[in-house]
Amino acid sequence: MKARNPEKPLTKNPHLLKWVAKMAELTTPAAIHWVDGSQEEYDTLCAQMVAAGTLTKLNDQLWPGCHYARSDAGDVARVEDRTFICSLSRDNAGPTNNWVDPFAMRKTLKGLFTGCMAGRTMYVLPFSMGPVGSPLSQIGVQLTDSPYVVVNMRIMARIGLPVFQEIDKNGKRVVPCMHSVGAPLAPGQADVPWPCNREKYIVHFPETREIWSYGSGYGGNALLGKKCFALRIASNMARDEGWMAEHMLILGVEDPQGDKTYVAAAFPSACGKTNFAMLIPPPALRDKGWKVWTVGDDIAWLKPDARGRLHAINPEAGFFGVAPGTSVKTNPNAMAALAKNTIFTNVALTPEGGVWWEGMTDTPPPELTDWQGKRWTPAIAKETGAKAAHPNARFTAPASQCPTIDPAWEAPEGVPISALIFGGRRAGTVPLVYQAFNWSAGVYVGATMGSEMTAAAAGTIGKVRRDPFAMLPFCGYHMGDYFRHWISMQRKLSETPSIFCVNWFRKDADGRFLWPGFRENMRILKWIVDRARGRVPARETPVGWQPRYEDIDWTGADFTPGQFAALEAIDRSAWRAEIIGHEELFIDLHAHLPKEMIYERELLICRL
Ligand code: TSX
Ligand code: MN
Repeated sequence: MKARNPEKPLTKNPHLLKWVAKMAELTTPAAIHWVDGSQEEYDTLCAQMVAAGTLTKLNDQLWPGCHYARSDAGDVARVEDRTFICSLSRDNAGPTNNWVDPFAMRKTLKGLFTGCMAGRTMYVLPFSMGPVGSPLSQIGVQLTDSPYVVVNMRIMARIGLPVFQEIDKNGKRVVPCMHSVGAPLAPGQADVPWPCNREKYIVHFPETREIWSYGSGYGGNALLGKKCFALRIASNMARDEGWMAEHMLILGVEDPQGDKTYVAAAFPSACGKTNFAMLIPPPALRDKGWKVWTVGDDIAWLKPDARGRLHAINPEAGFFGVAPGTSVKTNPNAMAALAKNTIFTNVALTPEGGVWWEGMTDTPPPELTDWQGKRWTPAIAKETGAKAAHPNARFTAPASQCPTIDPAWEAPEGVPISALIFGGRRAGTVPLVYQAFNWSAGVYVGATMGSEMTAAAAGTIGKVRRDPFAMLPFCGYHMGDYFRHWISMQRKLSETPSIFCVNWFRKDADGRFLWPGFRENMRILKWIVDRARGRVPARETPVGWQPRYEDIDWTGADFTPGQFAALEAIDRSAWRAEIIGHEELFIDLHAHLPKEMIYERELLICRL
């Protein structure tokens, strides 16, 4: 069979053709490659990157179909201080976003992108966030000079020919996404394994629904369908169109009767969101017939259906997960998902051509090549504290490979959502679980979410960082207006999902975790599902509805009523201090804060 000529356009859409030509004129690539999304194309791109030194093919016996990349040491994470919301009015971006005047930013970008793809291939990469053709899906086209981005996007989204066909078929609006690593090559200039630029710009134009990303090849900076589109741009679309783009996992709980209850949950980083999305119940509950199914681990798009019930899709097709801490013990489903056809970035390499990261096994291999290409041994680590894998090292794995992937995970109409969960990492104050009294009280819980820092690098250890709805870096407009949109969603719904708050991380006075967490969380998830279905009573307390000891299924656990009481305790003086913390956040947002937030706070004060 004759190989396809990748320079031949794969669309007839005149707008798309014109835009591609215009962007090629601006960035002057050496070639244009229309991405068809096929396996052959993926294999060819990977082979080219192996030859160029960008990728290493892993041992195919141990890690079939897997590749390994080491990034530039200065391009290892999202760059929040280089992330911009360029709305016409500064007030529309709000105090929690970096705003730059869109006209000034367009001028800056024109300078940066002029000739920026010289010597490289520009890939025309169409992608669908959500199943192709679903009424809940959205389409983007990313122009990128990074083949690493193309192969990662093939795992994280639906890409290629079917998406071009969708664009040609329905003439639906497409979000243009410009991306360059910002490293043009002069004639004859040798490339580096991970091209990027010290200067980075992650730019969103919410009114024109555009994304421009410059200087980084990493994750959320470069895979533009994910944080840039599915959260920052989509949050704007959702506000305008009456739906919700949320930083939430989606899971389905199957009960012993065989009924499925779907929940969506928002957690700030370092709370084990992916672990929760892939929960395996403890044996005693599994034997009774409880099972958890995974729909998504990071992003949920939620929309009322024709009857006013909230339905959700996972707009992604893969997991871009943090590798360190992921193990057969903490998350066997993730380990199965990443066992083949996965791209690893910034983990460590074993001499056998395998990968390793901190927390993957109890004892590290005797010798490794670390994420910077240096020799690493446990002895060296002990002396220098050097990590074998970067703490933000990632796996890009197909969601379809997760053993618990839900049969309905690609259903075009989504799955019905019965409960929403907000979580955080809090050593004190916040109980293990409670249910908000109603929708607006639940919105207050989401708005006032917070987590304590665990890494010194991120700020003072132990200080609560407010992260409303886990959306602080991802809301593409004013956070106060976003709260208002949440409040307003009630009017669009015939039944509102029950809203819950969880905290797996409460500690005793000696700093020991009070709750074993991990699969034991199933007992709490079961109570949440039972509550959402009206199957179990609850105790009214100042913060909401809390479970009684006897309302939790303790089969196979030895957890005493005293231990449970400590986990569920409401310390009134601690909650007074907590409310002062809420107030600090609200002051920043005051001009746009919906009055429901003030009233809910007053009610909470009264109950306390
Ligand atoms: O992912 C976590 N989850 C959710 C699991 C479904 N982690 C890891 C967080 C970092 C990403 C947790 N860590 C959880 C949790 O529920 N809980 C904890 C805290 C914890 C850590 C160790 C123990 C107990 C609690 N060890 C023992 O009890 C022996
Ligand atoms: Mn995330």
